[in-house]
Amino acid sequence: MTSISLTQFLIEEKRAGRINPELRLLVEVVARACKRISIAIGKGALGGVLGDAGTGNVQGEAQKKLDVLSNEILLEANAWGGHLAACASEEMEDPQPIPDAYPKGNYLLLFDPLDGSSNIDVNVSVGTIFSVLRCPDGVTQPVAVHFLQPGTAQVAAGYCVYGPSTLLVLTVGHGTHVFTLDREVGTFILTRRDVQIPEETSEFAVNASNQRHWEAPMQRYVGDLLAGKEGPRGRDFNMRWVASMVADVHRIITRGGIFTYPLDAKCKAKGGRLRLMYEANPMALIVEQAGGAASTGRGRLLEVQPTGLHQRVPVFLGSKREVEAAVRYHREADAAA
Ligand code: AFP
Repeated sequence: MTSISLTQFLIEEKRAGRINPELRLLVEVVARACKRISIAIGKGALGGVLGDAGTGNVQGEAQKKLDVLSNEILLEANAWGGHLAACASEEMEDPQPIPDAYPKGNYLLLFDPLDGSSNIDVNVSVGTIFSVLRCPDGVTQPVAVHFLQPGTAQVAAGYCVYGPSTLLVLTVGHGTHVFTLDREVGTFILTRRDVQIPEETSEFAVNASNQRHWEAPMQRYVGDLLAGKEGPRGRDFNMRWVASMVADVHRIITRGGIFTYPLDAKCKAKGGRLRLMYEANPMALIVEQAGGAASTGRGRLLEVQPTGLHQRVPVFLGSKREVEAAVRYHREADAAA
């Protein structure tokens, strides 16, 4: 069977009128940057890139050297192509405009350059998450407010998971597709077209150490999962938690499941743990395009109207029927209250 490269796939999407040349260039540039990040990560201790950078980011989190390096790789790769008006990143307080030395394009790129970075030093899969929005018409110097568009406005989203193999998972609004990096050639090859997440699952992902901090409906929901066959759900469930969203979501893309990071007493004041604009929204679009569902527990995640570039949100995403079940617990609790 002849293999289809990312470039060929994007040319076919362009010929089908599903993307324009500028968006095609954007995806190619981001994929090329992810290849460079994959190479840097793969060197591990030999590359002198492990450990802390000694700096902090806007989230108040200590930055790893690879957080900073990955951010720089993505900014540098996207500066000159003429496809972007500005970039926004988990690692930067404010958006970065495209330098005046280069032409500006019509898209806004948001990314978490290295998600799960607390896993790097223990050699567990990490990833890059990205989201693409249109720059509002007539805006030549975009600032944060121009990025505050709901997830439904995304024209593309994807992640690259740096695991035993490096995979790019991409949607341009017509299905979710998986590409595997052929390291010898340096090309992403289409290995799964039009992913369909199973609607049912018996596998859930949550950081169970937060259990005592959860809201009542979350306590009940997970309690019923743990009660298994003898409980209200009538079947046993399995649990996974990598603590790297990209790795947990990719497992769900591959075999189904539900990923949850609910409000808890620790993160409630911030609105949640995960960031809306460059973690939850791109993952929600990818999952919905693969036949899954994504919710805040009380509403469709992609319909959240952003109020801040780095705002956080509770996340329930994955197998459609299981997300609906989790949401039901929250709706019943809210109705009772
Ligand atoms: P880091 O990037 O700080 O490792 O956080 C990863 C993450 O944003 C997301 O990838 C995980 O799902 C989640 O946080 C893990 O959170 P806990 O460490 O609270 O389990």
